[in-house]
Amino acid sequence: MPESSTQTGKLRLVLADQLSRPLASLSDIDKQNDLILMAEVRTEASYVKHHKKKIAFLFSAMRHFAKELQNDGYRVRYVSYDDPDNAGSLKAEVERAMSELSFSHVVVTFPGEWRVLEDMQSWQAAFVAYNATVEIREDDRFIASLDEFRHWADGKKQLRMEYFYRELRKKTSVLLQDGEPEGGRWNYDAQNRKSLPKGTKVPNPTMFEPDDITTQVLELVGTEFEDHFGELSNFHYAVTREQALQVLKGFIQERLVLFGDYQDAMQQDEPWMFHSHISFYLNAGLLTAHEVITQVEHAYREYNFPLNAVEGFIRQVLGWREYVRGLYWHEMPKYVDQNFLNAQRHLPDFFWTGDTQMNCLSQCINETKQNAYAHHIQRLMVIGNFLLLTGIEPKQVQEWFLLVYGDAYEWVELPNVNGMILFADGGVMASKPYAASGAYINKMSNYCQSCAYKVKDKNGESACPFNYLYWDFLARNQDKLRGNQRLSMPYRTLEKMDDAKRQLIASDAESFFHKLERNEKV
Ligand code: FAD
Ligand code: DLZ
Ligand code: SF4
Repeated sequence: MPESSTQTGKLRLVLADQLSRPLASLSDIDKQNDLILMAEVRTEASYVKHHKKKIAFLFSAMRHFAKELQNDGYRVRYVSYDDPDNAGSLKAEVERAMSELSFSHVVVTFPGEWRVLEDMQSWQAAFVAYNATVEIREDDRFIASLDEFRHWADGKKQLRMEYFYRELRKKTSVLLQDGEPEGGRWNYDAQNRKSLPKGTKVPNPTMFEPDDITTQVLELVGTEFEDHFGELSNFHYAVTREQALQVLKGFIQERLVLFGDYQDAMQQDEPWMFHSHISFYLNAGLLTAHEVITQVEHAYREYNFPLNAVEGFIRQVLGWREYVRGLYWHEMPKYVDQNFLNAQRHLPDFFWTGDTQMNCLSQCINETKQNAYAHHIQRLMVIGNFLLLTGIEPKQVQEWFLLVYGDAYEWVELPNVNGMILFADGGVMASKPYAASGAYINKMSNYCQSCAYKVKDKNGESACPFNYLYWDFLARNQDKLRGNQRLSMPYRTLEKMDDAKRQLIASDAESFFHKLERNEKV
């Protein structure tokens, strides 16, 4: 993709997750003199071994975005991964453009990871030879600014999503009626916990055939990232804004109506359920949170969609998504090192292969390998629950979640891992650990029907490991968790157990951990 040189304009760097036309760093662009720089670089593509489909999605979406900009008359310097002159990192590519084309003013939008921000903040000093100005602009694609979150959070001991969400409902007037929450309640979560009735037909997700650009990218990823996690076959994701809008439309037309009812449900061989599948596109910038919320609220007002579905969905985007982003920047950099429960165990190998007899985990991990996607309850209550109960070291869990999902960037992955699943932040985010026995998974899915273990058995070889691991987790961590009001019921139950029962739990858990350590199949 050619470009012509300039001495006067600004160099505007656009990252892989900044594929939005209304982007702060593009807002005042001068078409004649400015140059947009986009680069597929080794450092970003391999600082963790991202899922092959995640890299393919991002590279293809970047190439399509660059092409659209060029078609609209913008000057774009696009550096492909296999360009022989590719300098290998964002910083080196910015420097190469400055040196080859004599730019001295670089404009970037605030990135989604602390690591990248720290790097960018060092550029101005590093580029002193070019008399450089590096301008880092706030990312205004979010509904809440980082200052708004800080203002809300400062002085609070616990930062609960629910209260931040209410603030944002008031700020945006979303689902409000005369200043009051639509239907009289802020939150309809209690209606969103149904399992899927037998025979319910789950619609196919919206899929796209790879075009020439995507096909080229798939070849490149297959060769260059062969040793990365995940399958590349059957790539069907949206790679342009237009396609992402079709995914959103498909969600509203075919899935939204049951999103609320089955939000927490899981089903054998049904990875997509009634979820929206828009996280790849929201996080990469192809869709904005604002337009997603507006369209879903419109469906409620114009077409009478059920309130539990609409509010449940809007809470994810306006509530959780905005909240975790605010929390990330508020708590970093200390957040990444937290390990409240002092979890030290090594991540089991089957997290890379999916090779386990525990059917729920096998399903969720294999679907993740195939799709770079798992829905929230799979991530939280199957995979996350297992990692919490077995005490896997947070850093290893963070790396896994950051690389296996196509929607993962540290701003959103880390609070979900350290705050939501591992309780590694000691309760900044969640009021109690999301720990559960096999009964929860059995209630919300049909996984247990095809499992080598028996969910009704509490102890012994055939017992569902979640059953004894749950009690062992509570017993192991009682110094830290016994005082938590929300855990007083299970702790009372644990205290009522006789010694023999406690012994059984401890010895079952111990032999399970031994198997994990010896890398035996569980
Ligand atoms: P839907 O269920 O249809 O929800 C709609 C949208 O709400 C999502 O697209 C997403 O943008 C937002 N949302 C929902 N829950 C959350 C949440 N907890 N945090 C932030 N946004 C949320 N989401 C990511 O986007 N990137 C991640 O790296 C990521 N890592 C996660 C790790 C763990 C351990 C857990 C428990 C959750 C994680 N999530 C992450 C949140 C959630 O699982 C995904 O956003 C969701 O599964 C994406 O699928 P969907 O678009 O079909 O979502
Ligand atoms: C995740 C990712 C990947 C795989 N590749 C690139 C890339 O080649 N170029 C780029 O600009 N960004 C990439 N990214 C995203 C970054 O690693 C980083 O997570 C975000 O840009 C932070 O905002
Ligand atoms: Fe998972 Fe236990 Fe059910 Fe097997 S029995 S699917 S391990 S919850």
